[in-house]
Amino acid sequence: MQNTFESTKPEQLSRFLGQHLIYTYENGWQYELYLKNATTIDYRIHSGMVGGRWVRDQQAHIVRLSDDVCKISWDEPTGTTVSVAINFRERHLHGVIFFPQWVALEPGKTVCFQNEHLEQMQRYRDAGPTYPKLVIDEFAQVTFSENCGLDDETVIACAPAELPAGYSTRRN
Ligand code: FER
Repeated sequence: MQNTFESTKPEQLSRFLGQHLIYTYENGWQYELYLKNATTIDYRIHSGMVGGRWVRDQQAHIVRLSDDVCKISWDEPTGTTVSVAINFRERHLHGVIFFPQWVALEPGKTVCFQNEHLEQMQRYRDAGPTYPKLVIDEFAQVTFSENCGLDDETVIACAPAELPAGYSTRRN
């Protein structure tokens, strides 16, 4: 039976789920991602065009490409869509972010704890303009990684600015 959401069986994702990463794109934008479970991610954006933005419980499509590589894709309430392929062994990734034109023009409108503004984000999305999209195509180096297990609500639990000094620059 074809499942239109889960294209990889959960048991094939066990190596990836629970992973918590901090990484910096080659354009300098720093992101933090937690693979909360087989269909959910939490994240924080430390710097870049929408630095300060953070999101919990974003539904995502997570698939296994090899023992060390997965791909995560999702569609935000803002209309921004993202696909990130992560190589855990080589600790690097490639992300493509497709920003609607309204985010490119006024990125600050998306800088918030999105969960508290879901309907506002959808209103902005529907008001547009959507086109032309701003496509960001970048590699990133993973600077910090750990496994936090599944469904840990403490991993991404505050705004980037509320974190202790040095949190995002830790390396391992
Ligand atoms: C990423 C690239 C983009 C990422 C999140 C985004 C957590 C989200 C961007 C946005 O919603 O503005 O690698 O990982």
